[in-house]
Amino acid sequence: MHGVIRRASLPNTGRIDHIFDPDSKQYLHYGDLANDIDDLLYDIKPDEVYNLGSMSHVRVSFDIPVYTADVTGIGPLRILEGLRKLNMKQTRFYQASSSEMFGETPPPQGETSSFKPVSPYGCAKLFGYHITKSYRKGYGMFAANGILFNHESERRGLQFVTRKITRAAARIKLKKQESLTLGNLDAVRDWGHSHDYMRAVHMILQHDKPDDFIVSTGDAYSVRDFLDRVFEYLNLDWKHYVKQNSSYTRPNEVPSLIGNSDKIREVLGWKPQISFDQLVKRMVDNDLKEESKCDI
Ligand code: G4F
Repeated sequence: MHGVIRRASLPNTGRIDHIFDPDSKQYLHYGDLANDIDDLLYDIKPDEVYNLGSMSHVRVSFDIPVYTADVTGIGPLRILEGLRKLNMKQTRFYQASSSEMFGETPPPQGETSSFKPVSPYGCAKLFGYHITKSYRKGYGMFAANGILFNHESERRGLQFVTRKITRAAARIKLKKQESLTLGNLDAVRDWGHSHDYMRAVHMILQHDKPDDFIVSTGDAYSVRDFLDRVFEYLNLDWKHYVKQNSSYTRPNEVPSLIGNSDKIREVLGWKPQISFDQLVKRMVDNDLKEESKCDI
């Protein structure tokens, strides 16, 4: 198994160190979707490529839209074009498409819903989605899209709202932090657990034909609901601690994302196994454990 990571001045493998074993044919290579990775494709000759790389923070995409378009939008094209030029059309390609592409389209959103992205990130992802379909149709490549709704876990980045909340709540419980500042609390998301969603991603590439699938739970909660569940679990009232600041709101907000994942359930037999309450509990328990280990 081969992975590609960006070179950074500080170590950036903390979230895979526990599974990475260089003695069991696992390899990490430096690369960047802002450039082509043809040499890596040529050397590795992979059976399957999973493109999970992107500038993935929606709020930040408004600050660096051109970079976002290059990495998140053109990045998948660089891989597809590399596979085509190297005549590796037998390699299966997975594109991590996003529910953010639906933007203003009202829920429930499914495979046949229209796309109305409102963020640079959503627009870039939509290019990646269509170029994947284009290479499938035009060159007969096994190129598939998973349109994943928000998926979270104990290893979620600290700037995304779920982890920002669970970490802050754990720190407030341990008296290491006094307040938490957020943006829009009314946004509704369909939050699932990454473990379930990565099972779906693998299933999509094992299917007998390349296709596009929505991956979602179908259950909807607002940011306010998420706060309720997290703080309730810790016997706290979030209203005593949470402040709001416009620096965390977006020029355009996506109000409500709720997926219809009937197709993947029927065609591939996938269904989520980790409930919203279990997701919240796992994230909070993990942050309590992590935050208990250090004083600051
Ligand atoms: O956690 P978020 O930043 O996730 P968002 O924007 O929905 O994007 C995530 O899901 C997409 C799938 O639809 C992925 F493609 C994407 O890469 C990413 O993983 O924000 C969720 C909601 C938003 O409506 C945001 O406005 O939470 C709201 N929010 C309120 N306060 C906040 C905050 N979001 C963040 N990040 N930080 C806040 O303080």
